[in-house]
Amino acid sequence: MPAAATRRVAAACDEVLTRPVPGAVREGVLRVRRELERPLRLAVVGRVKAGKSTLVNALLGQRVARVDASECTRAVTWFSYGHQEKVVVHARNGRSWTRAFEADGYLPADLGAAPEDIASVEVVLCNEALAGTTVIDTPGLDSLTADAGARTEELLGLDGDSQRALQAADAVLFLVPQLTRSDDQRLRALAAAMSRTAGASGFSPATVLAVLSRADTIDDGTATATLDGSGDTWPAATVLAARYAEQLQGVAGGVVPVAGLLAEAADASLITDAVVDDLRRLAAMPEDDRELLLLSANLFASTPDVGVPEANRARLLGLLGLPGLRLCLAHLADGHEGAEAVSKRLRALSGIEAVHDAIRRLFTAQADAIGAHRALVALESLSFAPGAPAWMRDVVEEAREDPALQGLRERDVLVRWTRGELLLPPELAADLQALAHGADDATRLGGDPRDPAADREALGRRALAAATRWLRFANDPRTDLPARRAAEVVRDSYTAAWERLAGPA
Ligand SMILES: Nc1nc2c(ncn2[C@@H]2O[C@H](COP(=O)(O)OP(=O)(O)OP(=O)(O)O)[C@@H](O)[C@H]2O)c(=O)[nH]1
Ligand SMILES: [Mg+2]
Repeated sequence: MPAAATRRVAAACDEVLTRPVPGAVREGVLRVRRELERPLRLAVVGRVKAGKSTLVNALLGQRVARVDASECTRAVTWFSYGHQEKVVVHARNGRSWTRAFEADGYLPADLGAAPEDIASVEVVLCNEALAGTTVIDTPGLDSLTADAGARTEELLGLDGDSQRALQAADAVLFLVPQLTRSDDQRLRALAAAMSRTAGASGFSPATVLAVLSRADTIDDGTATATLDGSGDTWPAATVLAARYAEQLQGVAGGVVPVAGLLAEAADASLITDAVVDDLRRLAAMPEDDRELLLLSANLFASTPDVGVPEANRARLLGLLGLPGLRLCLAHLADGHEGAEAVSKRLRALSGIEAVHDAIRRLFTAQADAIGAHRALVALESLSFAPGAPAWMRDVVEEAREDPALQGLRERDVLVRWTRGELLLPPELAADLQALAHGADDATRLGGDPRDPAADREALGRRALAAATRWLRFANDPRTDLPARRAAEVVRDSYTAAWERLAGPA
């Protein structure tokens, strides 16, 4: 399925471009055509200090986005892939200029203009994590009023620039506030606000992932985390994430808790041998003294006569935070492993792999469908622009019906099911999710990709069985019309898979 949908929409654009259309429409189509070639854009949004920039660094495996109070954190920042690394500041008045990275790799603290005059910052990095995805870090709004009922949108904490960045993105990580003790009413308000904001920018549950950031500050992970990183590191965060998932159904494709700070430390190679030495020295302290030290950030930073100098302790605190330190001292500093092994375990504890997984499953593996959908919607709206010829709408319609766009139709069914607009029996709901999220036949047909028994023949049988299930559902008199239409789309997918698998290899 690679890029088949994108190619089909590109062909539709090309067809329009070979015929006479008004200049403005032509320019629009050229823009849509160009946009088909660009990488997926993933925006990271959320309230001020939600941990957005830290998570961006963790995702990039590189400490580059600033987390301090410098003006840089007030600007929408685009991270994209390129061989010539650079920072370009774009001012609101149309001017732009380059700035150098800081010696430690961070973005410059001084961007050369007042924050309110800066429209965006463009950062090009030679970083494989950006190869197919452009990441957009956004500033958060800090006026979270106590009376959130008055303006529920404030719960999300997006300012005007961030809203505009959302409009330009294809997929979004919503860092949701920790409404730990809150009532369901507030959570529902959050879900409603997210739904409105995401909907206004053209997102569907298939392009939204909610992230419960700073999971280490919900519970400190010391109670149940296991040394090998298996088990649940953040049980309270997991319980909270499940509650969020319930409320955000139909708004987000999932809710993942993560301790971005720990992931950043692990993945941006910040755990050096010196850091591990310091951790070990702290771990070797008498337990009572150590617990006292870990009571507060102040105590940790300034208690006299501790075997680790104050400057090193300040560094540890910045690197891992107090909960992270507790976790490390409880679990990581007791062995004899070097920095690399400790990083690996810290990474497993952070929960970042679940974020990567969800991004891959929901967004990167679906980049073809996401890009084609975006382009088709834009092309369709151009076909209704003043002066656009009627045949243009036929070109769009033909593309929409093309088998190459079957993936888009599947996603549409999935979105309608997630929104509660379609009622499906559990078995069919599971079929649909596997089908729409799977990247190859084995996963699309609900099998385990590592299962050796899943040969062509077995997969073909699965496809046929599923096609039959959906046919039966479509023909059931209790199935209403929208569900029947949806069932036909899904049945077509299974039939096509069966024909392909039953045919010559
Ligand atoms: N304990 C803990 N602290 C975190 C975590 N992620 C971020 N922080 C801290 O929270 C503060 C804010 O983090 P940022 O990454 O700058 O948050 P942001 O959302 O980018 O903030 P703004 O851009 O200013 O809106 C920093 O002091 C981080 O060190 C986390 O997972 N755990
Ligand atoms: Mg930030």
